Amino acid sequence: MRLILMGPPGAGKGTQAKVIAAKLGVPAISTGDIFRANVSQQTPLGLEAKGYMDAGEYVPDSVTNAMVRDRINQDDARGGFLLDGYPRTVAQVEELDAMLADHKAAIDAVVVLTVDQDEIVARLLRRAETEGRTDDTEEVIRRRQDVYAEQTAPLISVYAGHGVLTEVDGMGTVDEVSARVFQALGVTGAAAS
Ligand code: B4P
Repeated sequence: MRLILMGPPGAGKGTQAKVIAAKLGVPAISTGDIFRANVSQQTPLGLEAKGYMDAGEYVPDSVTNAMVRDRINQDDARGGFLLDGYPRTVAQVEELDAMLADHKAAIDAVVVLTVDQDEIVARLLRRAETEGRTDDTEEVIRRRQDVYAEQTAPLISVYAGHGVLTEVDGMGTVDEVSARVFQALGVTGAAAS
């Protein structure tokens, strides 16, 4: 199965991606996690991405697209994958379509997690205390929400037009949200692919 997980910053994408990918037996590919790993290892990619991330801006499409192309060409992604936080712009949607065409593949479902604005801010401020991420300050959180609304929210109607979109209520406990996602995907029992 090839899935995309969307939602505003703090909606629970990274949290749910791990649970869903484990259940489906596919790799969870998080662009945010890959960028953060590069930042902590101080690679050239990390040095380029850090400034954008710390400001709450998106890393340029050219950089992000090349990184995802490389990742989904790896062997473990051949049978399917879950994309967490990609695509985030119209240009990334177009590039992903081209990557999928190369593999003669298609996206099976796009899951959008919906969460109240107040809950999002509360979650990210909680994470700021526990993880100390440099992009979880109140000012940067606000900028990330704006960037999401401007550049990523419009993708919801794009994928709705493709007939693959499913919106899932992201409020409640992690387990409650996971159960709703599995129900929306029609997934039951153990690992499937
Ligand atoms: P991401 O890493 O994707 O960060 P995010 O949008 O904040 O989502 P994340 O997955 O971390 O948070 P989650 O909602 O799971 O991106 C970071 C940056 O990388 C971007 O701003 C951008 O600069 C760059 N980037 C990434 N992808 C890019 C792309 N495609 N193009 C360009 N740039 C890109 O969780 C938030 C918190 O809520 C966590 O602490 C979690 O524990 C908690 N939580 C989750 N579910 C909960 C629940 N049900 N109840 C209570 N708390 C919950």
